[in-house]
Amino acid sequence: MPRVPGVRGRLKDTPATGRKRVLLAAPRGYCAGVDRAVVAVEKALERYGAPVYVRKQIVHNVHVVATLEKRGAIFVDEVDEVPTGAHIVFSAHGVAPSVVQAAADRGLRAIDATCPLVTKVHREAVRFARDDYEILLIGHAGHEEVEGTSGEAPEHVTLVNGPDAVDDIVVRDPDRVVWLSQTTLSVDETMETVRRLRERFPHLADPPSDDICYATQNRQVAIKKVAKEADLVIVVGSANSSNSVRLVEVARENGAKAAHRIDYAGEVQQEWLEGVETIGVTSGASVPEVLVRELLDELAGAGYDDVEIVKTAEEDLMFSLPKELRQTASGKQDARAIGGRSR
Ligand code: 0O3
Ligand code: SF4
Repeated sequence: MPRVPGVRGRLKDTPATGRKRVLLAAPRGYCAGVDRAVVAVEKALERYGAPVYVRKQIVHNVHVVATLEKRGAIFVDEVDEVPTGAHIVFSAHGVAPSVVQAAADRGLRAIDATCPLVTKVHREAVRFARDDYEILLIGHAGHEEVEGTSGEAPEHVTLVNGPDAVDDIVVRDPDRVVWLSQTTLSVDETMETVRRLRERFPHLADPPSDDICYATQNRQVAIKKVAKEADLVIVVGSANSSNSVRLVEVARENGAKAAHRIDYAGEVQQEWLEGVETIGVTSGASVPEVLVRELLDELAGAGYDDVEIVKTAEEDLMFSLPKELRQTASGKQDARAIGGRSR
């Protein structure tokens, strides 16, 4: 957002009854899958030159998408918008096999930036479908990840859009059902959905390991701790970012008196700060840290310059680049082929 040069922020210093402070949640921001996907687009641009096409938003963040667009990425909805022979990157949220096939049929050179933890859920769907299970996929209708996972075995998947949808689910054989989930849901709400599913289907099988990923879980644990002490929680993240929106809900459900989501620091409203002493801050898994720094700067300008980090987990997971990008032009392994720490 535009700022007046030399002025720290546009918010006024409002009187609070006690000490003004910020509790900054950690972990927050980029997860390993997002880091890998964004770096994949950057590397593809470096290696092949602009334009590089990306199917859907590489991650659900307006700033990331705008930044990559400036560097020559072109975001499209479907592969039929891409010229034959061009490079196309599949987003971190994953794609259905039909999309991979459509890209191949069109002669596109695909780079798959699907997060490996999303791919893990795809594999579970394939395996349970092969074993003739009906898969109750907990997730949000229309979300790209859900479309990709369902697309692995459409005739075996039934979408469960949260706890209130459970009563309407119809299954073929109640003794052969398994639940899987989107990776970016609220852990607590998903456990409630599973509890209700199990009430209806006592033989419901569990996924072999958590589908809600480490990053989603860690960010929710951290904001829960912050929310208990916060008059206001601000989550940096975009409106279509499932994990970011969940952080707002989790904050509200766990003690924050108010919680709001913003894309940019300039969206903070003066009235949110009236009488507020403690502001909790976090960011979704698709959010670059620069946006959090801008928010902290803005809050400092309004008197909230005492920042305490509330850390509930260490994260050092990192993923190697998509296989299509692992070799450099000279045939060497790229430095990220065997990883680098996630930012
Ligand atoms: O899935 P979600 O809407 O939260 O997506 P984001 O905001 O791009 O975050 C990254 C998560 C992801 C790629 C799938 O797990
Ligand atoms: Fe992967 Fe989890 Fe990040 Fe999604 S939120 S991209 S599943 S690490």
